[in-house]
Amino acid sequence: MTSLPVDAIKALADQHPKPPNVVFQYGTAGFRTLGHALDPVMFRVGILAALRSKRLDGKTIGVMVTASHNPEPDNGVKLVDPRGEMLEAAWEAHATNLANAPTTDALIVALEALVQNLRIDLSKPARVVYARDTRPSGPALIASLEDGFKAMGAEARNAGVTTTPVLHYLVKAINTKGTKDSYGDDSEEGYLQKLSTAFKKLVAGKPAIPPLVIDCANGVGAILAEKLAKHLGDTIPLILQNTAIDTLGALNNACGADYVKTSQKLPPSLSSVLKPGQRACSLDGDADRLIYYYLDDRGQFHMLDGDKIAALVAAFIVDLTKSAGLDDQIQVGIVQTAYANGGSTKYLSERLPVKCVPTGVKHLHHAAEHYDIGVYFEANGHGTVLFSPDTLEKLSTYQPSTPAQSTALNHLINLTNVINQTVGDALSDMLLVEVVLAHRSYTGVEWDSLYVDLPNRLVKVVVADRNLFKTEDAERRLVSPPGLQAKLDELVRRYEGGRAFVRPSGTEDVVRVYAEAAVRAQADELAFRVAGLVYDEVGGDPAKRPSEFL
Ligand code: NG1
Ligand code: ZN
Repeated sequence: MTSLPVDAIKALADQHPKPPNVVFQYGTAGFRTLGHALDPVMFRVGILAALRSKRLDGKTIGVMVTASHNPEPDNGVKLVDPRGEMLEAAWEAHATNLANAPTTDALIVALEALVQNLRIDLSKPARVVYARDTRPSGPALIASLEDGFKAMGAEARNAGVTTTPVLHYLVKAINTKGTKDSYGDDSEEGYLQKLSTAFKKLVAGKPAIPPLVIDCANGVGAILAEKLAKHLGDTIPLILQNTAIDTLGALNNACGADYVKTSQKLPPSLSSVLKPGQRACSLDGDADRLIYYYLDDRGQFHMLDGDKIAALVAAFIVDLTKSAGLDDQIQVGIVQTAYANGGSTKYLSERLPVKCVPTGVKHLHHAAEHYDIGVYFEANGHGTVLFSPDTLEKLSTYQPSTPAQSTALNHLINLTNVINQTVGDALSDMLLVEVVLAHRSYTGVEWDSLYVDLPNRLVKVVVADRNLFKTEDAERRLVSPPGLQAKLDELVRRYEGGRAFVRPSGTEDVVRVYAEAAVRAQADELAFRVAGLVYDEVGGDPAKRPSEFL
């Protein structure tokens, strides 16, 4: 192919017309909206993925069809770059541009411009691998995506119904196959083998691990968790809950990581299952987020979120680098966002370098790459640990001088295999947490007591145009609308331990308000007062003013 296959594209594009009056945007989670609205977007994403592959010399590009923790009618699509990472930021704009081309002819013009501007060599091969979650709208959307691949003559591999992190793993495994950096066998089975083998080595010789309850959010995580349970055998008994992947409307409904984190409650479906003191965790709809929790002896709910996971894991890795005699050569660092609980930021920054970045995995991931070992987690439970290429090299060549050093070194090496370093991965993170709990002899109680969470509250404000809100300082301060930040500062000052910030969502048409304070009632009050200020600022309808408490 030396020029675009215009006729093939035209013929298929006409079957996926873009309706007028809708604007699509490739945001922090790719394109995401009601599933039935995405047909034209899928077709165009198929073409774009093929072009990205050609631009990168035929490397395999991933495409994941999912809307993660969103309700079932929503769906979405995102692209995965060759090393298993999120799509390069510059291409987000190309994706948005193609998705919004109003007609087939306009699409062709946009494609021609893209090929020319980016000097895409069309004679290169195009290779893609794609998958979807369990949403009912998935199969039709996959068919539109496949039309995009077909139009471009791409070599496309269907990975079927699987989790987002498995798709990221596959992309990296395919692109490193047969090289010295081989990431593992390029199959779901290869993924399960890699994680479970490393896990078994890490917990060998430790006391039996008590059963763990997993809320699978009635999503694709249920399928993978079941396969994982088979690989793990009796090393860790897994009790799978919320596995109704075929029940309409069940996905993420009153269950899953987002439900738990946002409502700060036990999913009602677990109330008759979970025993006091027993550990449980929730995955989200595509199994890249993980939240742990337990009920204490009085039946009170305790949440162990992404910040608690980061604290647990980072301290363990630091101890291992010390025991291995590598602490002067390997620096461990943390990356958080403004949503990290103030309690966690205080605890962690007294011990390790901590960086705060804007919301969105790509920001966390890139910042974590600057450390030798970078631990990044969003409070909502999305995160992973990155080992730099130098660190991996050090671990493989280091000569330990005592048996204790050798054991710690082996643990570190096994950790690099249990952790999915391409992206946050609920099942991989779950195994990681279980390793640390087993090594530390912790139950949820000891883990929870690492530090105390400040009471906090997240509120959504629906505004006419969220783009009026602009932030700085890793989203912790507003620069626009002018004057609003000063009002917020004035308000926050009146609350003990108060902190609040406002930012436009990257995935929903809302402005988010986060507040925390020393006591619960104050955190709630502060959140709703700030939400009220935001609402008044944009002249919202007084009848719909956010007003849970005021
Ligand atoms: P937005 O909608 O931009 O707040 C949400 C999450 C992010 C991230 C993305 C991608 C919160 C407050 N925000 O982004 O952390 O996970 O979705 O899914 O949790
Ligand atoms: Zn997700």
